[in-house]
Amino acid sequence: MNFKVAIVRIPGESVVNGLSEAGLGKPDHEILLQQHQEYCKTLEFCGINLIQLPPIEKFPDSCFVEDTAVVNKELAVITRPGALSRRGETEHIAPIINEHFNVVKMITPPGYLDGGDILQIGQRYFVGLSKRTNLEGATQFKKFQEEAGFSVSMIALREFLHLKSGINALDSKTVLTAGEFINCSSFTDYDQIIVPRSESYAANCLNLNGTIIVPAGFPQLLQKIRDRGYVIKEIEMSEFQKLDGGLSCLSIRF
Ligand code: CIR
Repeated sequence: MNFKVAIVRIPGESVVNGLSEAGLGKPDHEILLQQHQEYCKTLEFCGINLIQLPPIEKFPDSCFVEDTAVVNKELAVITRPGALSRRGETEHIAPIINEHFNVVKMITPPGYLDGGDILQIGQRYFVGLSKRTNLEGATQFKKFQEEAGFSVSMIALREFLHLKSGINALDSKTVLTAGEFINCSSFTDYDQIIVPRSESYAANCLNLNGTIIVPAGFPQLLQKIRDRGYVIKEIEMSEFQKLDGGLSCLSIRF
């Protein structure tokens, strides 16, 4: 998990009308922008160079760039977001991805897939089948990655919006698991840190070049991660939580 570059997109004013199932009310635009700036500073603090893209008012959820492209050393995959209101976002990410990657594949109809449903741990990929990622999209993704030497497993979701809403890797051996992923048979190869039910939002942590970024306000999980000896940085994510957005979804890292 060594990243040199991250793509982020500044949220537009329309972000307050983004998709949401959280039931936590509308975000405050000013506070959300401050939180986004703090997120960007944290990436830089972790040694990552930022490519900051401008807001797109037409797409309220377009700051959640992770859903539009999945990248690794071998290739980039431009996705086809599952939510109709987000589908056009990929046209705006494709030129940037094409600039930075030699091999670029695309998810095509009738497939659809959100980057939030893709978890990479080393040479393995896990793909969530969700409201946002169908079997056809996942199968296209699997083929691209298997050709590039990765292994790919699919997992059907029952509860979470995205796979990474409930499971994330802290390193190549350790995962955070919440809700339906606690003791899930797909992840028995990993040491699991169980996220308390009341803190399940915080399952979406990020390892940025050795520092674990944790959303602020989840003390039990924070302590569990701290007890394992990880270097931690907490950042405020309250306004993104209102839009079901976690730490990983605000950037594409490579
Ligand atoms: C959506 O529902 O699409 C956005 N409001 C949140 C997307 C979060 N993306 C992610 O976790 N990868």
